[in-house]
Amino acid sequence: MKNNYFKYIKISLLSVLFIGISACKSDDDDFTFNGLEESYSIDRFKVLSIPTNVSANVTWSINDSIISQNSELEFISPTVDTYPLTLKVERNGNIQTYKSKIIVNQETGNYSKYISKVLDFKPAVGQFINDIPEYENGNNSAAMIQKANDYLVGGNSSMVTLGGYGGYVVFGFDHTIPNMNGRDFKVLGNAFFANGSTDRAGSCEPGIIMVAYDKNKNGKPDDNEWYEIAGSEYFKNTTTKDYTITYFKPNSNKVPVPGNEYWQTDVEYIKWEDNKGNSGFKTKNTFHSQSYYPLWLSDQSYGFSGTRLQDNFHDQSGSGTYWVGKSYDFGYADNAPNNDEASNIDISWAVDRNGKYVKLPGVDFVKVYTGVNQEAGWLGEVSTEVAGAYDLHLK
Ligand SMILES: [Ca+2]
Ligand SMILES: [Ca+2]
Ligand SMILES: [Ca+2]
Repeated sequence: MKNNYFKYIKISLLSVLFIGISACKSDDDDFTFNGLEESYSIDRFKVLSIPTNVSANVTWSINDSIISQNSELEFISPTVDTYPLTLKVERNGNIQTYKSKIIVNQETGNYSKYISKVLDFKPAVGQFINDIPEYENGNNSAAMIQKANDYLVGGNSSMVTLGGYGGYVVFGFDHTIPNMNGRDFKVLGNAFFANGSTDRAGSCEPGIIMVAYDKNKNGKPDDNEWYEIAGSEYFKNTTTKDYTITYFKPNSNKVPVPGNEYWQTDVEYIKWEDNKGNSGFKTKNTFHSQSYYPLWLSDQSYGFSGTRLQDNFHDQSGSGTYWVGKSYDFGYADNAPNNDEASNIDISWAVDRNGKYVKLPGVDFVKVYTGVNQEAGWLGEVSTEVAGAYDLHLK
């Protein structure tokens, strides 16, 4: 028999509520859709996926609000409730309507709104490296990740430093942070505005934020699940995409080369080079005498890639005594005080590798890396600090 109708297979008699019969049109496409279940259940702060495998025009609504026009609905709610769901599939001018409902349940146990796990931690070189968190003889990368975990998990978090450009930390939550209207999560740092500052400047060390939505629900951030949060600088021509930097391990037997300033212990301390033809040395200062290169890394060099922000510090004194870093408008970590709206992030700012906005139902993982490659005189390298993070929707 020629298949002019939508075929659907009843998995169970109660499983499908099918409204509307399509009129006969000449159509040779083979199209199979099983219809919706009578209802769906999901815990709050978890993503419910309802695939249709339909390539036709699909509209998902709750009451009169269209919530998605994707073939696969990915639904999340922070609220325990029952939502009436309507699916319309338009095909060759015919509209099939399916009704169902989504029951959002209270989770068993209690979610934490804070970081629940640190998955990775790899700082760049810097004056607080091996200090925050502290490196102890014999520690390997896993031990240092565990320390970062101890520092950052929960509501009583302390702080890790990411060092200079590229250094990063990756953490996750015990639920999906939903992408609701407005901003969704906060990243804590130690940024502050200088006393009397009228231009939101002080100690702002912007870190770039990446988010991952665990689409395949394997509990891990897979490579193709990461998106960059396009902060206020993302589309500007002062921002460098695909920036790569390499740091070279210092030779501990090298004779230090003091600089002209009293604090410059070694102005040829750690060699670095980037993929834009720049190179130089990171300076060792008198305030921090430990190794600035992570002692748990045995490699003779290591590096990072990503988006680089324009230098944001300048010497306000003109004589090198007073450096200030200006806050960027939105979308970065450690870029504004923790009680400032600019430390809150909207998941809707996420873009793909081509700079195109993506619609994520929520995020499960966050990565923060230092976004600036600058040394601010005696203050040392601009280094993002992360002191925790939390979901703004989970009360
Ligand atoms: Ca949002
Ligand atoms: Ca995954
Ligand atoms: Ca900082």
